[in-house]
Amino acid sequence: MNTKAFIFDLDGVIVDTAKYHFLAWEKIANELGFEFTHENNELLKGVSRVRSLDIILEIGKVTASQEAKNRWLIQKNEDYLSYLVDMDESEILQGVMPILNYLKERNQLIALGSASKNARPILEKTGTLDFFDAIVDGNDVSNAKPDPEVFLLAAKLLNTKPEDSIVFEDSVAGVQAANIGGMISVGIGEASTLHEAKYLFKDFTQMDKTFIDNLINN
Ligand code: B16
Ligand code: MG
Repeated sequence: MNTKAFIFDLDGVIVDTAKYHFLAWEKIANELGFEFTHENNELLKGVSRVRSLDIILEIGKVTASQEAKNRWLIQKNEDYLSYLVDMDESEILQGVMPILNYLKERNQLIALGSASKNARPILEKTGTLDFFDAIVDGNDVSNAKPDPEVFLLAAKLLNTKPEDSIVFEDSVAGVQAANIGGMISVGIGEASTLHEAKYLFKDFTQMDKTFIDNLINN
């Protein structure tokens, strides 16, 4: 039997938390007196919280002390968490559950590879925690995507070689991380941003069982 490792990113792949990250960062930008657009938000996908703040401050041309930065990081996360309080399985993106169930049916290994330090509570709230044979998140790695550390560690925990690992990602940095790590990258989103992905789907509703079967058998 062929067993592969299927590694899922979290934000933008399993759940649409990008909208909550956006609201929390927008609030800080507005307090600092500049606008934060949805286009700006694209730059933060898959990027760590600390790096995200630096990018936002660059956008607003704001220089700040480490103390101020630490304060904003705490404020951002508290605000972000407040949006997650009522989160449940209704926030799982369309098409994800059938693919997770099919992978289980085919006895494949499943891991999470996320930059988020809030990954576990999100999996718990959405009732998806038990699908994962390994979880690697922002608490476990020191190098952010596009460094492949998060995915390499997930493959290692599953005892699977990088070339037998498939990564589902919605961010440019995440697709690059999968490619650099020697894994098969599957972009979830738009071709305009994710053209470096080996395969691309607008969302999981466009992915059929034959695609998964081919990945398992090749
Ligand atoms: P947190 P992913 C990433 O998660 C998000 O895409 C990114 O926007 C966020 O800044 C990062 O997690 C850190 O999240 O503040 O919760 O630790 O897409 O890698 O699952
Ligand atoms: Mg993501």
